[in-house]
Amino acid sequence: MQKSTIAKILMAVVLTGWVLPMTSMAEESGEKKEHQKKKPNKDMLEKYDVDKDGTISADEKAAMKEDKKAQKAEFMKKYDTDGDGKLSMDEKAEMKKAKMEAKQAAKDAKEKAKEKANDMVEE
Ligand SMILES: [Ca+2]
Repeated sequence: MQKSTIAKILMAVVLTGWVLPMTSMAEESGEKKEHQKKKPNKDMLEKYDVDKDGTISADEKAAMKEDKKAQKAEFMKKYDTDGDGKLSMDEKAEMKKAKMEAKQAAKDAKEKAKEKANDMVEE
């Protein structure tokens, strides 16, 4: 009698152990899909969702476009050194160099953060 009770408990543990992660996984992926479909990017919302209703309205979208334009202007100001409104080969090369340097700097920062995290784990 006792053996069968233990067996039943074991069965229950195994079953719930299997079922629970599966259902929670299904819920999570469903949520994620819903999230991606409906809601714009979190950073975008933080920046452009002025009335904080969780969506980017037409007005907010227009502001976003203006911002992108300003960013492009800033970009041209930075790299269009002769001011002709186009990027020459030299200017493009400069841009590439700057981008690569920025990428490398970001990579270095990431590596450093990783090392720091590893150090903390070892301690
Ligand atoms: Ca130029």
